[in-house]
Amino acid sequence: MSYVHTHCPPPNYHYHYHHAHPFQYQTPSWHGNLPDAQTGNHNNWFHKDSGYGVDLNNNGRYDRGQDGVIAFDQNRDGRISNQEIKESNERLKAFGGNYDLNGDGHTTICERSKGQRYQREMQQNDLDRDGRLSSWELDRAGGRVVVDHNRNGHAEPHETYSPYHSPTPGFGSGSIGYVDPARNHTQVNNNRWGWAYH
Ligand SMILES: [Ca+2]
Ligand SMILES: [Ca+2]
Ligand SMILES: [Ca+2]
Ligand SMILES: [Ca+2]
Repeated sequence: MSYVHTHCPPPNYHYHYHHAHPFQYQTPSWHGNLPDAQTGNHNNWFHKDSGYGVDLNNNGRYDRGQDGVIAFDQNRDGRISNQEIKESNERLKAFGGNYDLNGDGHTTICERSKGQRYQREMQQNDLDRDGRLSSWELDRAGGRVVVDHNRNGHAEPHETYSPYHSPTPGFGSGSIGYVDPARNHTQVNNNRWGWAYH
């Protein structure tokens, strides 16, 4: 029995085989914020389940299962409740100077006073005082990224991510660069794979 070469390896085959290795790098992308996104199932005059969305798929509206929601685990029980999603929406809006907490287009005296309190509290989470919450500032404040994969209007534990390891547009993963409520956008760092030859 004889062995016959049917394919010739390219001239640099061994060179690549021994010296190529994959490496990961990050590319940034920017996404509009979607305050008052209808993240939950209640949406009437008396009760609104609104969250602070991030338009990961960049189509201008909140899409369950595709876009993210920024929320703080206020009571630090490891879960994000709908109440925490709602309050985080109010807090992030107030941090950016918007005191219309229920999003009805009017700011009452009561909303202004509560909004100013929220704003002061959120400014304490902005440790480098640049007006944005970066991944490390979000993480220290109990901030999480929720993607409602099963689209049921609730944030289950497997749908709740650290700002350091969160879903990115499509099927990728990455981290939150920063959330900027005043300028109404979020930067996401997307993990990419490349090949290095040397
Ligand atoms: Ca969207
Ligand atoms: Ca909680
Ligand atoms: Ca900051
Ligand atoms: Ca869900």
